[in-house]
Amino acid sequence: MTKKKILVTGGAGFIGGNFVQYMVKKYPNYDIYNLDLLTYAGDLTKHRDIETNENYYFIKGDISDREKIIQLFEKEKFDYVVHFAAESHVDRSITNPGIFVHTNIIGTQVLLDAAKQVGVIKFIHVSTDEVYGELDFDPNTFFTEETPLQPNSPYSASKASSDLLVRAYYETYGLPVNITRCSNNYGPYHFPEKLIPLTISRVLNEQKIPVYGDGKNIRDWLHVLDHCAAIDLVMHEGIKGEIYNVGGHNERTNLEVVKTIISTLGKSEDLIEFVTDRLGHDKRYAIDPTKLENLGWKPTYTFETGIAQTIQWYLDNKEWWEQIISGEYRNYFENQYNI
Ligand code: NAD
Ligand code: TDX
Repeated sequence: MTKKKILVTGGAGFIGGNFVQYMVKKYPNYDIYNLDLLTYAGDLTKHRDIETNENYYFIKGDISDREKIIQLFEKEKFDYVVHFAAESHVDRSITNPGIFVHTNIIGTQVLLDAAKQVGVIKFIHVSTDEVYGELDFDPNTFFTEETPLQPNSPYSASKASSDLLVRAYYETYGLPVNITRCSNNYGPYHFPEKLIPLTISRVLNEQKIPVYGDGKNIRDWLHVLDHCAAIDLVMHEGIKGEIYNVGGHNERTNLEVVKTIISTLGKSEDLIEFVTDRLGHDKRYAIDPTKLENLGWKPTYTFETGIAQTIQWYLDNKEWWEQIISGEYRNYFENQYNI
């Protein structure tokens, strides 16, 4: 039996990177190809332990480069595509929306064309709960797969657009697809521009933590490895053409998250600094994961066990995030908040 070939896009980033590690180790009988442009968010040092594995390959490339992507698919004839590559940070989409349209929409369409041309077994599009817009603070309301798309940021609008293209390729051409829409992830190798790793790194450096607005906005947190297991399940068992929401019922206000990190690290809440709110800041996200649970998925981390493991990981891997903060990202951060 020939080995299955899995193309993972964005496998040098946070979630794609964790997924590559998970797949290379779990499925020695699959060949895992990591296609990544290595933007500011991509980093290959996280794959040092697998770079000589026989079932792991890295390809540097841009998903929006039509000619090269079509050539790559014609040469390799991938069986599955798991598509993570994207511009992913909401704040960056507010200051520079153009690259989000280019990468997230055009890049996805190029991949869909290539997948259609060679005829893949399945194209899994990794999307986000942010495409549904925001919920109010009523704790009994959740996003389901039927919730209408109402994206509020340029980031979420670009992701919703790509979701609609994926759906259209299923309806029009019969391309076998799944779309997953996950809530906020956290865990190892989370880029320190996002709330949780930003807070951990700044607390450890005794720097102020910028909390947007009143800190009462709610996010629904999921450990990245639970997300990886969900994608694995959808890839193998998901019904073609279906959308699956991913979330573990871990709603917290931003202030709760920040305070948990500060107290775990034994520092003072004086580090909290309330700053001007994000433009169009979504109030609350909360996922109803029933459909995915019915497929057989169950998260393994609670927020308490996951955040403790994550904080410990940042303590043990200071070199990684210090090297990231000292680079281009720090300039971005200083321009953004002026502190
Ligand atoms: P990330 O920013 O950490 O990583 C993105 C990766 O994509 C990077 O390695 C980057 O180099 C690569 N990339 C960017 N542009 C590219 C291009 N043109 N061609 C090839 N590679 C390119 O992002 P993440 O947080 O790991 O998110 C991954 C995916 O999951 C995204 O599609 C995002 O929308 C989705 N998602 C993220 C979350 C979250 O909480 N982070 C939640 C739900 C869904
Ligand atoms: O410095 C900050 N202060 C702050 O209060 C930052 C960076 C964020 N926040 C707030 C904004 C949000 O309410 O914390 C919350 C989380 O912010 P982010 O970490 O930027 O994540 P979010 O905007 O919720 O989007 C994330 O989850 C969904 C990912 O970045 C997306 O890629 C994913 O689709």
